Amino acid sequence: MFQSIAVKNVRAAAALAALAATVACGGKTPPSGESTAAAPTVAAPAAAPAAGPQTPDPGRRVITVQLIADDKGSRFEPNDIEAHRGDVIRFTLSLGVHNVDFLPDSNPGVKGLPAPSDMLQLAGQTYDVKVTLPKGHYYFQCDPHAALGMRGRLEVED
Ligand SMILES: [Cu+2]
Repeated sequence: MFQSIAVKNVRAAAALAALAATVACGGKTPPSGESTAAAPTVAAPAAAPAAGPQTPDPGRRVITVQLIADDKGSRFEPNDIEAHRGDVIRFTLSLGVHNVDFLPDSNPGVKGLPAPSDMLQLAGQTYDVKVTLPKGHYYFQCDPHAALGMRGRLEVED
């Protein structure tokens, strides 16, 4: 008899303690705003290579170059580009499957060439190259169609 009551009391005490803990815990939970502010800051990625949409420098422009394959052949249009530093060249897929590659072999000794693009496969897909190269002439190509003449020249002005 005593034992039974004691057990019941222990259970009741445990239940109360659990309830008290829940209330205390609830009371300590900070408002969601505080909790967000306390979240650790995600470190900004290191200077990323040219990838994704780029923004021209103030006063500079976006130059669109189409990548095309049709009955006239595979080509960049235009294929002779004049740009200034700070411009963005927006290679835009029109027809076919192409890439953009400033091949080191075509630009011997040049440092800081843009990374080759992935294959562009969806019409309207773009690959932006921000012009950071010094004044000079540079050559690019579409790797699968270079032998068919899909090549271009970039002339950078100051
Ligand atoms: Cu091509």
